[in-house]
Amino acid sequence: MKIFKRAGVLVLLMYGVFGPSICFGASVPAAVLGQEDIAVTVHIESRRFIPHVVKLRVGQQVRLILKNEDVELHAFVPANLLVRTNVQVSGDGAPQFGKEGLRRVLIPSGGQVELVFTSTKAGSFPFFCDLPGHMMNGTFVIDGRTDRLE
Ligand SMILES: [Cu+2]
Repeated sequence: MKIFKRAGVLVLLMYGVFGPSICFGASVPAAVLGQEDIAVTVHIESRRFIPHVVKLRVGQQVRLILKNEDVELHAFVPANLLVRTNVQVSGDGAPQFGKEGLRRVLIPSGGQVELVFTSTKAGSFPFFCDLPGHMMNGTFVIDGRTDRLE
């Protein structure tokens, strides 16, 4: 019993000293993170976005990595989340822009697209693939609270 208590205290001490850095390193590798607040990877597999719910915060700069692991071409259509929003696009997809900004990105089979942007609006915003023959969608949930941002 005493040993367990000591072990517990030790774990707590270690968490206090190393906890935040361990957690940070495990969830978002620094090499992937760059200057962004957060990096999120969405996989496309079997005609699905995984995860299909992407949670972000207002004012948080995100690097959204879209990986098409399917055998067919897919599109990422952000609906109205990125209207009149500055989006930096890289990777091997084909972005299409309209008057309102980024309209959609085509992502070839095995391809990867990276979008860097800062969400300025809170709420739920659907995203989907608009290619014919299947339904594929997801939702951005943007938290309006900025209190936990540094
Ligand atoms: Cu698709």
